[in-house]
Amino acid sequence: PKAPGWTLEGLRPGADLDVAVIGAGFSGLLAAHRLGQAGVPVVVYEKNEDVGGTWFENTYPGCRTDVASHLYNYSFAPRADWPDHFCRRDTVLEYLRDFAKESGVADRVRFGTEVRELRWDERERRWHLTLDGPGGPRTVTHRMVISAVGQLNRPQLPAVDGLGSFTGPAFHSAAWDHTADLTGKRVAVVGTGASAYQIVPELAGAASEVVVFQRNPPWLRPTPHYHQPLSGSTSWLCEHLPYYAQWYRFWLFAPGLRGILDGWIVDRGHPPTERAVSALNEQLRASLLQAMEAQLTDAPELREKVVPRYPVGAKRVLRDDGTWLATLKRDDVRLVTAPVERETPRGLVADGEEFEVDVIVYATGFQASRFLTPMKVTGERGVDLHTHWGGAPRAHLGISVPGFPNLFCLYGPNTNLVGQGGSIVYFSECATRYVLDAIRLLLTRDAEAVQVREDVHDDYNAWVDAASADRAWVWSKVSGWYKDGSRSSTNWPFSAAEYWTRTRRADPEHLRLR
Ligand code: N01
Repeated sequence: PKAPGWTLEGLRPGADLDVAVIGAGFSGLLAAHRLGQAGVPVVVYEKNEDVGGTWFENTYPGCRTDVASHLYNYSFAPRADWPDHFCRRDTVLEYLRDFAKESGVADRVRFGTEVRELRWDERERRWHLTLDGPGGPRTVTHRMVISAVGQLNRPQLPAVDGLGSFTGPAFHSAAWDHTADLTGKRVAVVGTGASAYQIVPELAGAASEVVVFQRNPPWLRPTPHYHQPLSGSTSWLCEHLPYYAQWYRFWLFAPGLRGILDGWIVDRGHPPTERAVSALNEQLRASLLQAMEAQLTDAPELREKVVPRYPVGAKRVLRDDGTWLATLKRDDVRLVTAPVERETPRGLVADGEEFEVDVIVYATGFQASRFLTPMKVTGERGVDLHTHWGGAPRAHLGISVPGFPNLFCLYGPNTNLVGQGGSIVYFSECATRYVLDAIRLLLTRDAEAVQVREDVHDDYNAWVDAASADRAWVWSKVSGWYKDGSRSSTNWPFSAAEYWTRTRRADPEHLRLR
């Protein structure tokens, strides 16, 4: 998606329009940049002291993307010389810092400022924001608000008894305690998701013992170059051969454009049992199983523990270059296949057994389905957004909720891309383009407030829910952040291309402009 192609001055000179963006991660920086290009006054409120969002906060050892480097940047600000096939955390953060500085967006960010509350004022047709930042709490008003707070930002500690009773260091993976020296220590890592599978191999060998607590093992997808540097020739070609970088990006992205979702879909018409997966899903399972088994011929006991018993795609599939299973085979790594039940002063209890350790790392994920929490958001007629959602967040295109005018979400409900080429950066670009187009309509129609029509929102969500019901992550019994109860409010159940098409233009027929 390209720059807006219009300016505030060109459409409605002197219009009383200003926008607050919440969060200075990938989505927030992008929105602020696009608004700046359109000449719309914008302020970004960021709770941290730096840009980067999740890439600022996650500092755990081994942190890197699982999306190819060349896709993990803005399409209009590509970088040719990525050092790795899959960028490390510091590289991503450096990219975002450079972008914020070079685009001038950094000057628009109020750091160390958290938005606590949003309240719509119907008389003024403006949002009142309660901020907590330097100098204490204060209230400001803005015509519009764009929430760019991410889906995977607020850490989730497990609901176990005795939490906080451990006498040693215990912390969440996204709030790594760098004062804790893990060398030679017995370390517990709870979880086997995308965070844990990067952390555990880094700790193994340095710690005297790593005890890994697994509830549901992940499916692994062969990616031999996962930890390898990007070859010099690829970088050179991207930098010097005209259009090569675009072709390279397209090639990485091609699965997303083709919409290869079928492998994750459960056959329509089959009774929903764990066996009724589609033929493609079964093929995929067989190939991933084969790749895992090839690594486990010398460890039959481990095989029983690590081969998932749920359909591929029901949980996030992790990249595999052999590191994870090789780590689990080590003598100084112990895999416990029972949920943690309790924290004690000495360690953790699982399946009735107490495991004594010196340090606990909770790699237990994020409050993904609780969009916009812990902010309190009050829309038209005093309606509270979270009460309105009733635990099932929905938005039109993940962006707009009826009853909440001039409020837009980026990486909102049902916009997480699963198992295709592409990345959330691409989704944010599409959603931002849509938001800018809705603002254009507001300006050209001399309106002050815009929101999606309720019937359009409801029809859209019925379409999303119907498709989601056929996806492995909703249909399977396995739990995880892809699902919340019986539905998914996180994942996009269609192709990446479908989202591009739907967000290309804001349809005036879909909106209430007044
Ligand atoms: O969190 P998760 P994450 N006892 O929710 C387990 C992105 N990301 O931080 O599977 C024992 O996936 C829980 O078990 P179960 C990426 O989108 C990307 O790892 O629910 N275990 C699970 O194993 C990713 O998907 C990258 O049964 C307990 C784990 O904790 C998302 O962030 C890197 C438990 C939580 O896994 C989240 O990943 C990092 C208990 N009582 C993150 N309670 C890359 O790009 C929970 N668990 C590589």
